[in-house]
This record gives sequence, structure tokens and C-alpha cells, in this order.
Amino acid sequence: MISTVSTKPYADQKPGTSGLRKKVPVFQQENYAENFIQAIFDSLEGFEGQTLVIGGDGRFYNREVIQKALKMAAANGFGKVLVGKGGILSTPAASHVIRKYKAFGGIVLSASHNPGGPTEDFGIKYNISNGGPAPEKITDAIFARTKVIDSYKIADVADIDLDTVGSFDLAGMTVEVIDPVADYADLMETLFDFPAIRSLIAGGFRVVIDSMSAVTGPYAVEILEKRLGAPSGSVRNEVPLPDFGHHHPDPNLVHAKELYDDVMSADGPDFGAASDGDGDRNMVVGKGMFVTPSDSLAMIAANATCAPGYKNGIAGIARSMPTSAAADRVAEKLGIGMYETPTGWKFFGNLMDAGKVTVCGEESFGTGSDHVREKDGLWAVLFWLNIVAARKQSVKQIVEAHWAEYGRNYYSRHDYEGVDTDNANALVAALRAKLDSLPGTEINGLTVSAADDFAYHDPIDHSVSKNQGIRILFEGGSRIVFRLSGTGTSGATLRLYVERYEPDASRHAIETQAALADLIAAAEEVAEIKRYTGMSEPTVIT
Ligand code: VG1
Ligand code: CO
Repeated sequence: MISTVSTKPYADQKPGTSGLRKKVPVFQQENYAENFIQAIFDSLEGFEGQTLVIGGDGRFYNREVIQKALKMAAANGFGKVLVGKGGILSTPAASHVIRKYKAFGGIVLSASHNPGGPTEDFGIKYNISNGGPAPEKITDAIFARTKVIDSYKIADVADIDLDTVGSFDLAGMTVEVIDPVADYADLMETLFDFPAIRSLIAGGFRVVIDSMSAVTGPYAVEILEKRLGAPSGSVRNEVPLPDFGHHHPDPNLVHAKELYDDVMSADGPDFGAASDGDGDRNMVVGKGMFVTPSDSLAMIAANATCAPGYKNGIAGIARSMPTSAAADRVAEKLGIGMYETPTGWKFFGNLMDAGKVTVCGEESFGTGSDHVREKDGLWAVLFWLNIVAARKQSVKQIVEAHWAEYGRNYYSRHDYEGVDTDNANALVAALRAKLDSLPGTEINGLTVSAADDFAYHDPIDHSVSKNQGIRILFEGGSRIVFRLSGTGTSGATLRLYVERYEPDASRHAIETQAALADLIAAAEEVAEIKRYTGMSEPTVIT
């Protein structure tokens, strides 16, 4: 009943910032998914008889790969698999299920914010027993294994019915099809003041969530409409579709513009939020005020004790290096630790496991805490609703009061997508070559105080991750950062991150791009972005 199938390695199975992401037709090549899944299992030890969690964001090819993964888990000796009904588990829900049921690990099928469909993106990621993305040590081992793999094991049995909750036998392994929402919704209820949010909404505060036809629909309907009493229809695009209804499920000012415009309109809702494909990102918009992800981290940290789950305060904060330093000022004031990590949630796990940090965030619309080991979109939305309910102030009032107290970190990211890979690498190489000569010089009238290629020394396991982004710091605390995306599936994406700190409250209402104009010009001067990319402007500005 168990077959060992011969296979040939593929050369391109290197996991990026968050797992292996490729176009669906790449994944559909013979044994492509099987090779990667077997390479995961081959890189792990001691899972015989243990539990594995499997789920995905519902995108095209999700069900097929789940059936393969179930049969391979059985053949490789797992004792039990917990799988979300319909093959659905949001990334934060998968993290919670791994932790709650003390699973050995989990396979999360998602390409997150990348579009889905027969010619779009798919992805596979492995999470370890703490519920978080596998650290580099493991992803490196998986990649090494993919390069030499010559066979995989699979059970020759019929597909499992993924649409019925219950327990099934698969070649001697138990498969439990679970409700993907209940455990997660229960967890949220332990962290936030649901009665206070319920009365805020009952009092006429209008909340809209756009699930972008991706995984958060069922979660948002259960929590916002059923448990918090928001009127039916408050969750838009709530049915997860294999192609996300042609939405680009990336919650930002470009792809969630309709929601943004609605909240900003005179008779629109008071609060709007959106999530990405797999539910780990969030966008928060209050009436008259978009909250940048970097600010959101700082403001959640500053107001954490409003929420029952955090009433005793937070242990520390971590942010990815390109994320603005707004949270640093909060940590300083609270007298707690502040950690700066490379891009990607996998670097936060050690800090959370060691109890050093409670909340973490990235500029890419990701915020979360140690309740799971992934960023968590709906968690951030509920945190904001809890803060609004507790402070009895609008999002706009809360944000402006925060800036008045701490100063404002103007912040923006410019993405240049679909750049020729060689050209993108050449741009980075040219920058790297001149880093040592930059300090003390002026770029567009701004004096460089330091320039380096960020390297991270993990304080817990002492691993070192180099080449994590080029940063040029200017006198006065402004900075520009350059790095190449590790989640794309075609060509290269150059990301330019721009930040200016402005302590003066009378200068807190400047339009962001205008406030950053001299830094943006400096970035062009030092990196020659137009010449290398052949683009006159970014494809996405957030
Ligand atoms: C991007 C973001 C990063 C995030 C990663 C995964 O990575 O910049 O902050 O952790 O996506 O998020 P990159 O390498 O493309 O810059 V998700 O929601 O796609 O799992
Ligand atoms: Co995501």
C-alpha cells in the first residue's frame, strides 16, 4: 500500500522569505510538490507517530497538494494529521492549531499576498512545533535535500473527503478534518474585550472587513458578525475562491483601494480593515486616517494594556529592520527590550519563545504577538477595535495623540516589480561596493552618518544571517533601505524603504511622499534606480 517512487531533483526549490513560491504550472510538473514535501520530511527527525497539521489559503491547487501531502505523511510514518475542512487554515490559525494540539509541525500551503489561479502563484511552507516558520537552519537543509532527492514515499489510497468534519483512516494514519475557525475564534475571545467591542458596534460604530475573496472570510464572519454582532454584510468578499475572484489579495492602498475610498467617504464606515491571501497581513483604516503598518506596531504596543490578554504589559517589541523606528520610541518609554531582525517572520520565533518579546511587526502590513508564531491579520484588527472601544476615541484621534507624544515617523515603501534579475543584482552590487565610502559624504544635500549591509546575530541561538538589506542612515535619523524581495515568482522586485523622523507636531500633517521627497531623490542619486530598472517610477507605493 506504500510506494517508493523514483524521482529526479529540481534545481529551483530554494525557500525564500516565507517558504517555496512558484507559479502553479511549475508546481504541476511531475513530482515537483512531492519532491519538496519529501525533502521537508527528510530534513526532520523524530516525527514517527506524531501529529502534523496541514492547511492552506484555499487557492488553486490547494486541494490537490493537500491530498498528496496526506498520503505522503502516512507513508513517512506520521501518526495523525489535523487538516482544516475544505483544506482551509489561515496561516495564524495553522500556527495556533500546531501549538494547541502540540503537533510536531505543520505544512502551510500558501503564496500569501500573491495572486492565485491556474497561471498564478502557489506555495509550500513548513512550520515547526512552536507554530512558527522553520528557521533558516531547517530551510537550508530542505533546500540541500531537494538537490539530491531520488525518491519519495506515498500511500496508494483514495483521496480523503476534505469537506466533512470527522476522523478518517488513511493507510493506518488518522486524519482528523477539523473546523478551521473555531479554535482560532476562541483564542481571540481570550485576548480581547469582546463585550466592549460588541457594545461599540451596537452603539453604531460601523466596521467593514474586506477579505478579498481569500482565507479570512469564514474567520471574519464568525468573529465580527456572529460573535461581535456586526450586521450581516460587514464582511465583504467573504467567500474564499481559488483565484481570489481575480483580486490581488494584498491589503494595501493599491489593492484595497475600494475599501480605503469607502472609509474615507463622508458617509462611509468608521473603520475598515483588509487581510491578505492567507490571513496573516492586515490593513487598518479609520475614518480620515490610514494607519501605516509601522505605526500600527508602535500604537498597539503603546496601548497594549487596553486588551485583557495583555493587561500586565508586554515583555518587549521586535520589528524587521526596514520597519520604521516608531516602535523603538515606545519601547524606550516603557523601558522594555527592542529587537531589530531581518525581514520575515521566521526571525521572531526565537525571541518570542525566549520570552523576550510579546509583540512583533513588519512594515509589510504584518503585526502579531506571542499568542501564535505567525503574524496575524484579524488579531491586529481586533486589537485596534479593542483600543478604540477602551479609549473611546476614533482611530484618527488615537494616531494623532500618539504622534504628538512620540513624534511621527514618516514612512513609505516603493516597489519596482518585474525587474530583470541581473539588473537588480547589479544595482545591489554597485551599492554594496560603495558602502564604505559613503559615511561623511552628502547625497542630495543629506549627510550620511552610516551605511552597511544589515547582518543579524540571533541573541538566542547565535546564528548569523548576512546580506539582509542595504541601509544608508543620514544625520538626524532619516534613512533609506534597499533590498530584493524573497517572495516573488517572476523576475526581481526591488524594495526601497524610506523613513524620516519628525518630532515637531506642527509638521505632522504633511503628505507622506512630499515629506520624504528629498530622501526619495537621494535614493535615486545613490542607486540609479531608473537606469538599472528601466522604470521611471515604482510599480507600487505603500
Ligand atoms: C515580504 C515582506 C515581508 C514578509 C513576507 C512574507 O517579503 O516584505 O515583510 O514577511 O513578504 O509575508 P519580501 O521578501 O518579498 O520582501 V506573506 O504575508 O507573503 O507570508
Ligand atoms: Co500572508
